[in-house]
Amino acid sequence: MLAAVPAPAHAARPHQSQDQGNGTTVVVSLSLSKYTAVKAIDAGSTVGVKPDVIRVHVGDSVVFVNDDTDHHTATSLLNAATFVDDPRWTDDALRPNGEIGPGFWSTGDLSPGQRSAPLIARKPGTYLFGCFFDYGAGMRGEIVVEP
Ligand SMILES: [Cu+2]
Repeated sequence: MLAAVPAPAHAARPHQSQDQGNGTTVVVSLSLSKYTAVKAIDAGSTVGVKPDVIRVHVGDSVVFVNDDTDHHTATSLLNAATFVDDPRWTDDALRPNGEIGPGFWSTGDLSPGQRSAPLIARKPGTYLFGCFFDYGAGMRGEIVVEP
């Protein structure tokens, strides 16, 4: 995509808040009952996330949709280049948090059928995530943010 040209700070943008991204939205489906094949990606093995490797650009948004009958989250793994055994999450994972980047982010607890708020990709990098409830079962994925 073309590089975004920032609007002047004083420009009125009545239908778009400052916090919204200006790129495309990528939808990721979460379902352990639909996506049962365990796959190997760079960071380790994954199941229940489609696509399991998400490629976006800075300014794009990612929306996670729970297409399952159980609760799920997509929650960032801090400072991890591979899927660590214990992501050391707290209950912060159960609340919508942050933006896609090196800091902590999470969709929060998504009920069956629920869509997350758009999570905006703010900084280039590779960011791993997993489900708070099903991390041990391998529900994990990777987001690659390009400039
Ligand atoms: Cu899950």
